[in-house]
Amino acid sequence: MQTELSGKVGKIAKQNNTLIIKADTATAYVSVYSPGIIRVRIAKNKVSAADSFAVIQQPLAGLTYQEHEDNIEINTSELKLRINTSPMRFNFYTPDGRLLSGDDERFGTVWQGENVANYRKLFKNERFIGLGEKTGNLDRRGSNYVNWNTDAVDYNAKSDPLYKSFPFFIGLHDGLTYGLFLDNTHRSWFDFGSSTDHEMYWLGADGGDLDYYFFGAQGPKNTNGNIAQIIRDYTWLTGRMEMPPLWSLGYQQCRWSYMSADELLEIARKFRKHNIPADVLYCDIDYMDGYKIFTWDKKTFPKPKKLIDELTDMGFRLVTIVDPGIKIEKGYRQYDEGAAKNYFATYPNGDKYIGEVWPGRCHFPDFFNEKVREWWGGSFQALTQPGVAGFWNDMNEPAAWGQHIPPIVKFGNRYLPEFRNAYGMQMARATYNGTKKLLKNKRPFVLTRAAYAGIQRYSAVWTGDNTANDEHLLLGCRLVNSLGLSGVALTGVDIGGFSGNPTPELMVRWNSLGVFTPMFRNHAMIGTVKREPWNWGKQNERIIKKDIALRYQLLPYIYSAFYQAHQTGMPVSRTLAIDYAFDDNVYQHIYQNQFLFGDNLLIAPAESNVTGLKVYLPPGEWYRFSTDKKISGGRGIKADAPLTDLPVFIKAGAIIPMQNIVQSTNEKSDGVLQLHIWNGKQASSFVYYEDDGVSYNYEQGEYHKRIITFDPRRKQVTLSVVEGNFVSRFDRVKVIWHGFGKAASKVLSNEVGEMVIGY
Ligand code: MIG
Repeated sequence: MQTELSGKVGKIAKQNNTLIIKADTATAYVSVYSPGIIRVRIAKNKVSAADSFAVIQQPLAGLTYQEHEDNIEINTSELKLRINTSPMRFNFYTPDGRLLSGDDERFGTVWQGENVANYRKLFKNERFIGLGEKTGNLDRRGSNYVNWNTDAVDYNAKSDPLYKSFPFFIGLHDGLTYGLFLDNTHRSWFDFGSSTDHEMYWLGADGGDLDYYFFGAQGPKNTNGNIAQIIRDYTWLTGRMEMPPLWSLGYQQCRWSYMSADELLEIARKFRKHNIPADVLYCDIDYMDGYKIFTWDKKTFPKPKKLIDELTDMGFRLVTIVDPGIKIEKGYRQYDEGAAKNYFATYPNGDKYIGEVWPGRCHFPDFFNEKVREWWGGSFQALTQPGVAGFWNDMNEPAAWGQHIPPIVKFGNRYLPEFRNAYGMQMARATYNGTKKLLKNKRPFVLTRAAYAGIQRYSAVWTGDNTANDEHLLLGCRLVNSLGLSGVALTGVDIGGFSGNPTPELMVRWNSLGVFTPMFRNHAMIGTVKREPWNWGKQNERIIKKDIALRYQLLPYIYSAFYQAHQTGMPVSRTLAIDYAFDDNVYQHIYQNQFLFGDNLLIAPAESNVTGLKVYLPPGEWYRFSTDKKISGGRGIKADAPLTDLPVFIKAGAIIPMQNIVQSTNEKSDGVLQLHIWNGKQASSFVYYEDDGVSYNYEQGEYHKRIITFDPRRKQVTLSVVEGNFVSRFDRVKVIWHGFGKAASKVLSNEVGEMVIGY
């Protein structure tokens, strides 16, 4: 096999907003997307005009560069890119000349056949975080990964790849942070120095170009690195989530499967009877007629509309599953239409590809084709008409029994290996666009298993088929936190574990962690023991119920956290590496699962069989949530962790808006917004956000937003003038003081103007 290094720079030219650099065996295309984001695309062949699935921005106009004797420079207010010309090597610096990251001087970008790899300089103290849904440690130094969306049945804490591909990571060294997104949907690989001593790290793909976006803005001074800035820039480039339906943030009860309308109704009634708050129930595959997508089983789900009306009366939303595989069966509408219009994947000779999945022999829609996406999207009428509110996209890696769809399978004129990693995302996109249209002004909820960078624009994700054990409970935290680093905020794991049966202790513990998981969904595999809260004995039910109730009390805080994700890309579950990037403790294996949930809550996941554990509290002061006991941070502490009390800590100065317990997001609260404040030495603030939770009216100014500030010097809490025209659900405000001695709580009427509350 011939190995080609990209060689020396020859001719350079500027075309539109791109600098084109011809080297011996490759051409580089360089463009600036924002002062902190530079794209480098190195191609051996003619570059294809195919749009990126991930990127939604265009390069800036007015590119300038300087040619020097042995290099070319591009300077922005945030970055300096120096391209050495002999040989061609790319190095990124801060404007004041500190090296952020660059090519390995010897190898740079290399082709071996169609494979392309980029060998990069590795700093002695460099760490790596990110890559989305990946197992292993928070710090990925010394590990290697492959992106190849896979139905990862029975995965464990080391398995790779899983279901999704986010070829985006963040590097940290010497107080500097940068991000790199390889926008390539072929099989790709990342090796963070796992077998190259401390010399270099490398990344690449089986085909396509070395097409990457470099993020280098360090953000405001005096911050601890700037991972928040990188996430902000990455989600600007690839898009941010819309406001999720409020109901999707409530408790979700799923199972493979609730087998009939009657069973679903019974489950719904039981939640209400037991006074356990819940918002969402699911239909897994068995609601369909012979697993045919967009159909209902006539015997077990004879009147879907009646079922959903009754669920609605009880305050529930229904989510149903869809798989991509369309059963080959004459007379089945989706088969007939898809076959007639050539909407399915084929072999090179035009024969339709056949794979077996739940319905038997199936064809697979070409979600890369806009017409197919529209057709697919329109088919959801069969579900939206009776009132389904959410759409669960499964098996979209795509999965067929045997897991080996041949590489000669084509979608349009491109072959699967080119963009397998984006298939699931395109299905989610079709689902989202179609259901958004059908639901008129209502927000659809889409949940997908397979995904690629940018998925947050269309869908929530969950981490597939985990297992009912403690290792998975901890792994789930890292997966969710890492997905957050990739711009995906609305994520969750199957609470309780999909396969196997949790012990009652594990179920209780995992549920308590679910309260602090962005999407709180209990789900289990067919044949496992029943998982609903009342199946674990009276005492455990009480704990589960109390924890789910806490989730509902926290919803004003959680919804505001999602507003932050919507505005800035900041995830809701945040590895401590975001705020404490250069604190070594954060990466220690005993602490690496910890995370902040929103701005102010620190969660220390505890396994089911421990009664206490070591917790790292970053510098500053903290309070235990359950007791208000003050604890100084900057050290590891021993925390009690009985099943009734997951170790959760509050940052001093925290402002946490809460509400009374409601049974679902449809139920009116008592009208009192509880503002919990924990005393601290420093001033702090919180952006409070509310809207109707279901429609897009917030895009037209129908929201209610105010900045709440706590000022210990003036001894007061201030609520700024309300922005937006939505009338808050809360007509009263009550400040609840923690750690203030005897400060009294008063209920005030919730004014639209500024409110100042002293203590
Ligand atoms: O072949 O629809 O990950 O959540 O319950 C298994 C049945 C198909 C896999 C999903 C799981 C779901 C199950 N599905």
